[in-house]
Amino acid sequence: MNHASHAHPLPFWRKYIFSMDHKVIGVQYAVTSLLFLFFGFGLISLLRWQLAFPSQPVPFIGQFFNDTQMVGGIMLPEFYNQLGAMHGTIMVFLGVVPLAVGGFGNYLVPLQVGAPDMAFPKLNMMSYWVYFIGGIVMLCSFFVPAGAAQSGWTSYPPLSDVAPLGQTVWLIGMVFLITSSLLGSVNFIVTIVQLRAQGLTFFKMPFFVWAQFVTSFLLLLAFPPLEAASVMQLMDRLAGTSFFLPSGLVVGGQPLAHTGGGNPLLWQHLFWFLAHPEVYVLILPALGIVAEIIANNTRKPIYGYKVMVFATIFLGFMSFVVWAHHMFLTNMGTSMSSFFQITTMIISIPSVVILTALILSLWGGSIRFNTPMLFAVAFLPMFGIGGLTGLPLGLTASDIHLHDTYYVIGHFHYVVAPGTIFALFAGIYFWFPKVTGRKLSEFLGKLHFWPSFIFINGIFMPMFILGLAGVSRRLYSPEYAHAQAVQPLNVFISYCAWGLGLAQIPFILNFVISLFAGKKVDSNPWESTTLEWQTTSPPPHENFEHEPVVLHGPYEYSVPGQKKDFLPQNMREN
Ligand code: HEM
Ligand SMILES: [Cu+2]
Repeated sequence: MNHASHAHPLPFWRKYIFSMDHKVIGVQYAVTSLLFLFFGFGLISLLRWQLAFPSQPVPFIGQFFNDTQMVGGIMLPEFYNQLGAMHGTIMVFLGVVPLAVGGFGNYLVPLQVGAPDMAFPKLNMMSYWVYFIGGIVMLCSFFVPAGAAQSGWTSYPPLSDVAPLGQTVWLIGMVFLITSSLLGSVNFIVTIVQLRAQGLTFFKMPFFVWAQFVTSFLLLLAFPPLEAASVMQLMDRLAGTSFFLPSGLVVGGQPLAHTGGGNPLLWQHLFWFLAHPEVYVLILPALGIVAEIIANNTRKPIYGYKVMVFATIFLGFMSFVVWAHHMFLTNMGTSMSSFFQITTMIISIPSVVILTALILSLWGGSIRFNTPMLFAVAFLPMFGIGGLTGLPLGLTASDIHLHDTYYVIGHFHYVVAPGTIFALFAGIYFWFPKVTGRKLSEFLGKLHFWPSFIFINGIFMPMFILGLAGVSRRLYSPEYAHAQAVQPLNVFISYCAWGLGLAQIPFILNFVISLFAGKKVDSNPWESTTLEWQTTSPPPHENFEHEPVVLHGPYEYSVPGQKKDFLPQNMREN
């Protein structure tokens, strides 16, 4: 790396631990969030034992749990609920968002806009460390009396208001995580508005940057209500207020003192006002990643770039007026439910536009099926299944039946797991060479892709059937009569989940081995057009030797009359 610009080289801890370089912070985010993703996956793999083999002792590892968690290796319902709630929380707030925005966004946005760093490097560093503390707080919650939060990732009161201590710790953790996201999003917005290189107009920005731009507005505008709501729930629990507690609440046969006048639905509104836009926070960066990889590997411009940008902006606005489609069953009345049904149908249009544009982008390309492209292409239909299965949930007539069943779990996982997670893997394979100067092994990559692809569909496809059969989500015991007929599917799903876990071994091996022994690459191994590839791998401190001047749009592939089939954004015609 080129540190000549520094008179005094920074000590190790300033360079790699409390670093203000967006690239180091991006890597810190990415590594931490990957660890959380694996941990969150571990929790659900454990939970899957109980669903496949209800009330049988968990083999081998069962003995390591204390007796508030398992008795004789048999999982207790309270612990089951902790696993479910913490899985959801960790995957969303500690895994996917920090990886997609904190990791990919941090590393790539300044490079792709041709900036030396983020606009506020100190704020950037703080954002990571506040996230880190939030993560530690969440992890510690497993060790407090009665264990971690167990009221679902949605934390609905009154249940959550009267739940054991773990819920308090969860709320404190959330306040840290939300604060971290707010610090980050301001930084992204200012960086993209202010630090674009000369010539990089808004419509020359790679789609990935647009996706991060809109995502940042969503985080910035949607999170504050949940931060306020979390503090209110904390006060309900600690200070005797009653924001969310209705009058006359009876808990365990005892009327609850200090309560009354509050409204549990208020929490649901505040929560979903965040959590619907949050869904787009999970998927927009994923769409951005997929767009970059598809353009690069079809060797042609993505189809309908401008339409995709406008669709993304429209989607950003609409995502603030659909939240109550999660609450159709709260007796909101027909006018309100009509409003939210209509907005929900409308918001599906821009998503379809973006997905269609990406699929059409494949048309007529001479496609390179390398590992990043496999993950990106597999993303398209699976994300499509996720989106389409959402429509019946957005219409009250069908949602009455499907609400809170495994159909919902199937639906949103198709969006975030076979969808987003696959896109994130695509991104890791694609940008690993930029970050490390070495390539991941293609062989191990394919060994990772194919089993993952099969198992992940094996997990989530049968969930639609479970849901249609009426099996409810967050169900500890699948031993009810109506669930018996479909119980073999639960066993099948669990085996697929454990298989998916094993399928990650090639990835972990690949990641570690390639760090040290991967094939060395030059600055632009995929022959790409965007700016991050026009500097060394890894880029030097402050990113570019000379500030780049942008001359072209982001996807100038196969331009007629050019010697090579790609024209970098900052290069004169060759
Ligand atoms: C790929 C492996 C994954 C598997 C096998 C899996 C499996 C499951 C299952 C079985 C449940 C229902 C548990 C219950 O009965 O309460 C669940 C819930 C959930 N999952 Fe996943 N999941 C995976 C990945 C993800 C990802 C990537 C995300 C988010 C980005 C996610 C977010 C959630 C959320 C929010 C819930 C709801 C928790 C709640 O009900 O409070 N999951 N998952
Ligand atoms: Cu929603």
